[in-house]
Amino acid sequence: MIDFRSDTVTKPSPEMLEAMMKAEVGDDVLGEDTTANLLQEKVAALLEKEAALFVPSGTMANAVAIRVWAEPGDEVIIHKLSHTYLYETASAAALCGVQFCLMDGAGGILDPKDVSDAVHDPEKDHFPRTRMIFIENTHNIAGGSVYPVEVVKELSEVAKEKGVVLHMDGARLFNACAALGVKPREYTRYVDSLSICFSKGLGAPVGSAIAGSRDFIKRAHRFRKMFGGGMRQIGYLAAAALYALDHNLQRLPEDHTNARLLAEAISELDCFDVDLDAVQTNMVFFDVVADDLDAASVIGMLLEEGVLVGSITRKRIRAVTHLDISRQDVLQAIEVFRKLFSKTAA
Ligand code: TLP
Repeated sequence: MIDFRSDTVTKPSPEMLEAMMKAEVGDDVLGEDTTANLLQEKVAALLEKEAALFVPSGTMANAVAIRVWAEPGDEVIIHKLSHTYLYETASAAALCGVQFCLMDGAGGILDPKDVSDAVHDPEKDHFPRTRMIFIENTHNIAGGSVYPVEVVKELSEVAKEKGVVLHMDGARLFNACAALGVKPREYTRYVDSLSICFSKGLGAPVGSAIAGSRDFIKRAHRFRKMFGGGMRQIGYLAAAALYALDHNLQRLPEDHTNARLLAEAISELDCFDVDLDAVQTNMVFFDVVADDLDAASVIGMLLEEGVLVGSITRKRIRAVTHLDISRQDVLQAIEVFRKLFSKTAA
């Protein structure tokens, strides 16, 4: 099977497993897991933030960050296609009690002017208090699009001027950095807090981290416990994340080249439409334009030939490249696409 459903499907390599087996561990709720502590220091240094905290998932990272910054009844400005809005089981509402102010923006990118206009006047009691601007980089449902650094800078200026904070869901921040050829600092200097994921492009089996000021992390620590994310001998997981940072960061551009190769091949088939400009990192979104096909039928046909992709809507499909997909796999998948679809009428 060539599995393009997500970059979350990777399995730990024998070398990663060996690093996990050798990890020194302790009770992390007591702060005694030396490997987790090392990971947190390393992440803080890499992101050039004061402190970082390991959390079990990207979903928890986002919920904890929102809960730290906002109180029930507050408002969070967010893109209407963000992962946190669409796919996190309304944790912001259920666990944090906040309301989202949903905004548009081409490519998943918020417009700083629109955001500025959307921040409520805190003196007016009819309105919720706006506490947070929440961005996602890369933007998943917009196609893995890269946030322009300049826009993040402008959003940070809006945040400062209005007295709110800027948070980045950086589940795929390193893909954005690889695409632009910049260090994380180019982004992180503008945000008050952020998350990263080890279990996506980096290929670790579990885990995310949030980062920010020492005070932010101290407060996050409390909410991580409240949300059930205080774990014990997590050094085994932290060791996988450390291994991923040391070995799998540098190779992300390979995934981007593979995604482009796949996107270009799919774009040549009449029954699909691909916005090649939107293919900026490791994701390929394509629309089924043939009347006699839809996402489900295409997925079924590909599956029969050993190629797995995921549906986004009735007519939209996503394919994601990652560590466990080689150039050879992509070439093989392209052959399958051509065999199945090159003769289908558009
Ligand atoms: N994304 C997953 C699915 O949930 C859709 C995927 O396959 O892409 N932020 C972003 C931008 C994400 O894409 C995801 C996961 C998360 C947060 C949540 O991470 P986890 O799954 O660790 O809770």
